[in-house]
Amino acid sequence: MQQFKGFMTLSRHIMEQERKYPKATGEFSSLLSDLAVAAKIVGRSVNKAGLVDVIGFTGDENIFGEEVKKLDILANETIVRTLDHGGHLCVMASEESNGLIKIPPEHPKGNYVFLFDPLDGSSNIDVNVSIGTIFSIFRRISKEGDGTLQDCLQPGFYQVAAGYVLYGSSSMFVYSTGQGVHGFTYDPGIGEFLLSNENMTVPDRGKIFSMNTGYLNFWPDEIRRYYDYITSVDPATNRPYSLRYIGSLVADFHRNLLYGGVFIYPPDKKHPNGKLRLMYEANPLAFLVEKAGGAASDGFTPILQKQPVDIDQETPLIIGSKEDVAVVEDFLRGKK
Ligand code: P6P
Repeated sequence: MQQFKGFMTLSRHIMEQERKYPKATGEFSSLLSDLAVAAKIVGRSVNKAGLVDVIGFTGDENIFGEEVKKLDILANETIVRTLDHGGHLCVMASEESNGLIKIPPEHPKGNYVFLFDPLDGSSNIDVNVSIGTIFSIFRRISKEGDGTLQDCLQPGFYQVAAGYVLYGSSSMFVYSTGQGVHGFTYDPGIGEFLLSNENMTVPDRGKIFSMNTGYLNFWPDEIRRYYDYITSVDPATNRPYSLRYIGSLVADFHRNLLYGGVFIYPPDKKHPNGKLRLMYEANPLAFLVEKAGGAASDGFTPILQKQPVDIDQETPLIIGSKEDVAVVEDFLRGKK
């Protein structure tokens, strides 16, 4: 009979992480716990989405009596409504909302800024491909009142926490407050995220590259030369790298975090500044990958050192195992 070793819930882990900071007020832990609740609610909606055509919806109402909305809008509203009254935030911004999301005047303002992509990859939901929520947390710069655009436009280096929720065959909550990267798997039986991957580290080098090769003819020559290189036989292993591309950033990133490898969304003729968002996607994943021993850049500048100028700005993204990222940078910089 296997000895029951107990389990570490996300809530307990957050509290134990907080105890490492003597001056912690508990405000930050309470924010992360509120976020875990939002993740459970969004996860339930994502899991039900596949039933839209099966269980039938009457007009705008489903059989659960809930208004039927596009999932990413539903996820956005769920996260905002769960976080906007806890008194921890002074402002939010979302890839799904235009401009800043103010904290309603009837709720107290807090010391943190919350930036997020509520449901990245949501176009994949119809084919049951994993999708995810990505989040980034900064401490406010302004002293009081409503948070400002300046509070949001901070370089990623100043994040105090970041993470994602992966809604897949099982839901996972992966986060870091700067002390390692930790993964929690959702157990619907008890409604808790349970610690399943403590201190996640990304291998220095992998065997997988992840990019949309359909854009081959849109890529700059440097990236095409990289593609020819990475698909040639590697003398060290006597085989080329394998291509894995899900088309859902959180799923592609999560695989590379576990197995190693590199995800590349370069500038191309359709996306001269890249496609992915600096504030809602690149910054949080770059924070995680660096805390896990990996690297992330736009090919020339580390993502976490980029000074944002626009809340919705895009960036090229090369992220994953540090040796694999360095090879892509060498090609982009003309060194290879
Ligand atoms: P493409 C999904 O739409 C997304 O924002 C990311 O999740 C994903 O990595 C990327 O776009 C896929 O873009 O141009 O390859 O379809």
